[in-house]
Amino acid sequence: MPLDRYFQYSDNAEEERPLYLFDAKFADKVPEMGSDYEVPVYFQEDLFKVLGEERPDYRWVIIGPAGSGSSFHVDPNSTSAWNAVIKGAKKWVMFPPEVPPPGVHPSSDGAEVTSPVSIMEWFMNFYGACRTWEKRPIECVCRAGEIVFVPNGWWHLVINLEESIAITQNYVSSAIT
Ligand SMILES: O=C(O)CCC(=O)C(=O)O
Repeated sequence: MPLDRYFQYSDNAEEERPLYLFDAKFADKVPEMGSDYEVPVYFQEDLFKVLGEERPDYRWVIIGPAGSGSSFHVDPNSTSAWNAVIKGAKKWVMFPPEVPPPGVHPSSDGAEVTSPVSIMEWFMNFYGACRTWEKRPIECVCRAGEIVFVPNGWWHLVINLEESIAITQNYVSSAIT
């Protein structure tokens, strides 16, 4: 789908789970986009670089209308991540590794996650309960020019409060094991 067609769609998207665009090849397709930003100083150590061409996808441009987002998950391969908003606003909810979010049921090996059908349903049915927990989630709204750090192993959910564009990059650091 060409980008202008996607924006025609997303400008009018009203469904509960709008199509959310993740492009891992943005820097191959448009090299200027890949060289147009620098990895923030805090995130520059990246042990995954030893894999060279063999490293799994690690950076994405993410675009979606208000209401789109990512349901609860933990990033794979022991990676941490940073997520920089270029346009829009993203609400984040995060739980530490030892606190699976309410309503989210990881399999014993962690490979599969069963969760409510939509992000909206999670907010309606589970969000209220965990706000009074002793280990309540960390929450924030990240706006254009701001960056969120997602530590290795942390559960995270994102909902776009406005049409949003972000760059995210996953990396492996010796700082968190
Ligand atoms: O929707 C987002 O911006 C968050 C993306 C995310 O959590 C991820 O790439 O692991």
